[in-house]
Amino acid sequence: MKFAVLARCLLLFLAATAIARAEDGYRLWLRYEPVADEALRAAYTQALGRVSFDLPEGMAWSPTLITAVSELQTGLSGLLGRKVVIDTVAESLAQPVPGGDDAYSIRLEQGSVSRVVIAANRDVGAIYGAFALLRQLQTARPVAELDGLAGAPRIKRRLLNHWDNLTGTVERGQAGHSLWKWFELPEVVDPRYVDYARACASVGLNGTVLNNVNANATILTEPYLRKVAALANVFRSYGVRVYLTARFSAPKEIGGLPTADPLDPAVAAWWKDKVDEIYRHVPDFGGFLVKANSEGQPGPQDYGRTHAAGANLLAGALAPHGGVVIWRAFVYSHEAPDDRHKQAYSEFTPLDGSFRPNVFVQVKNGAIDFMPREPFHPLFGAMPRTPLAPELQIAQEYLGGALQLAFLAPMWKETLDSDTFCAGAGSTVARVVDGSVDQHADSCIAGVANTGDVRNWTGHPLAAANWYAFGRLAWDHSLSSETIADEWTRMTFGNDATVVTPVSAMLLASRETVVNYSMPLGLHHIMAEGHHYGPGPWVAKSGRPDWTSVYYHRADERGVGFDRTAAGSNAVAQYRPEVAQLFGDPARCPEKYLLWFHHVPWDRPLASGRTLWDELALRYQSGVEGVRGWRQAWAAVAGRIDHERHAHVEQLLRRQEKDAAFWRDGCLLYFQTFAKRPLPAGVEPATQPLDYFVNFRLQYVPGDPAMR
Ligand code: GCW
Repeated sequence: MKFAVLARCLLLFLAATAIARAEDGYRLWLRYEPVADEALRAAYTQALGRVSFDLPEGMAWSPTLITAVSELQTGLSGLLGRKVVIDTVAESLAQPVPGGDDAYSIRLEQGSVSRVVIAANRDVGAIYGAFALLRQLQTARPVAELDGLAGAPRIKRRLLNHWDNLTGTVERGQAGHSLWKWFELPEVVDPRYVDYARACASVGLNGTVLNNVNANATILTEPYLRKVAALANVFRSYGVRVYLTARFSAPKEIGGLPTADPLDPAVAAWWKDKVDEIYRHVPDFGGFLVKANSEGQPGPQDYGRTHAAGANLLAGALAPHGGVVIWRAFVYSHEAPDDRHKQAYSEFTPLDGSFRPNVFVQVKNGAIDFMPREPFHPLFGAMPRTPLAPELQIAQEYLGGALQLAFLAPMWKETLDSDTFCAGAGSTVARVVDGSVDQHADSCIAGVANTGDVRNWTGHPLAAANWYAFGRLAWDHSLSSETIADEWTRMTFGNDATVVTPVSAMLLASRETVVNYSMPLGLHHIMAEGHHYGPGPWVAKSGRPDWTSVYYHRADERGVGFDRTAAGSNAVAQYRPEVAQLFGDPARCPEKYLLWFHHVPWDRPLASGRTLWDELALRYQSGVEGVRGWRQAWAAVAGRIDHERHAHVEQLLRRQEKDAAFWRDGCLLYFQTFAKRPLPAGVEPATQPLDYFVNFRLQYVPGDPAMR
């Protein structure tokens, strides 16, 4: 008897710990908890009597198809609580599925046993179809919606860029150390690599650049290529290809050559041999990502050559293997005194048409960096003969790292939906990038990853939504932020509407809230130096003027903001006239970009009827109040989601409110020294003097490149 009681207690304890462990965030959005709604579960069970893959004749049971089957089996067992028979249809695919290699379509067939058929042109499409089917069940969609459900990506290469160093640190990463355990590879292959690949594939990502753009040539040496191959071998069956960053000076550093001049035949021969060697290790290697002549990285300009000469050198070596070069446009020179906003455009537009066909130019969403709000980069729409790959940052370098909630889909949509007018109205950044404006056959999009080796992958439990959102938008940029937030919340916390509604609302409001408490009305680059966490509008001295804050906000007794009109740096002229006229006119410029493009008097009335100063102060205040509101909303869902994730987010939101108030107080006290006006009613006064904020030092901030 005693033993039975003890055994029961033990079982209960084990069950409790299993549940606790299960909700530590490791499973991300792939939790596959049983469908809670009984009637819906019964309907799914009836419809999914069997699942069949329908692929073209002759397509054998490849590792990728087997992976699709096993993912489906895992997911359906969890969701429906039973095993489902999975097979291939007897007759093979008669009609190709529209949309290419990655496309899928799903149909329902009624019969003595109903079945769901996933049709695809290739095995990788079967994976995407399997995850789409699972997503429908995870988000409690009606059975009828399965029939005719189809998907095809709008962009071909959908990549994560890891800024992971070989030392294990992650530049701008705050979710622990790198996922890649280089020292123990290739012999020790962490099972977590499989889970990484399945998370990527589940949202349609099909490539990963393993290492930092601030590159280390060692990755290209033979021992490291064997490690890279071990990772590629894991990712392959999920359709995820490996890419690497290439340090331009590698021929000197690891090749023993006296030069890395791109026009030197010995250098070209070295890269050709190196690339051949890489393909011997990784036959489906994707290509190189390169940061050159930027922030101290070596590049072709060290030899008086252009970016095109550099990119073409590598592209020539990769072309025979089908690889590509992704060459970053994030350049701004030490010597050029010009507005940093303008430099990439000035440098790259003359090169349009001179890149080899397998070169992408990778362009950040905004003209300067990855700050909470930037107008779209003027290069989009300005290089019609070159495929451009947008670079988005999933890691929140300027949005509170892994400690603050900032759901980034609305930010990325803002860029992707911006109209460049390059080929008339409707030439959005998204359409430039997916190749439809200029008829490019290949297309690419990249997101700087926010992953690390912490148990829940992204640090902040709600930051996983950004990894998810990036994948979903890379697949289909027409998806709305609302849809993505809703899907992710359901898959992560379940379908209880009393949770889904408030949590999605928090996600959707969060980016604008962060803008409000940190860089409202187009203010930018006013963060703390180096680690970029928290305010630093007072930063006036740095390695170079365009690393200071005063260079960007230009506050004086008259007003604040960077004049980028014809009277100032004239950066507006880099946009098409329709855009330039809008941004360039202080009366028409969207207020969200006002201080980005204009130096505005403190007493200028804005749309609200309030003066610039009052509006600015109230925006800061509303940012703080926004976070306060989430704390209440989050407290109200206690008990409806697991304690572990709830408590973690609760603590993070408390920290975020404190940080938001710190931004507000520091910035307003500082700008008040110029504006010389009192705070408007409703804005809480700071509890510390300006000196306190100016002298405050955060130390050892994770991700700070100083800790590389
Ligand atoms: O925003 C800056 C970051 C650097 C980064 C650089 C880049 C990888 O502060 O940490 O370096 O951008 O994008 O190259």
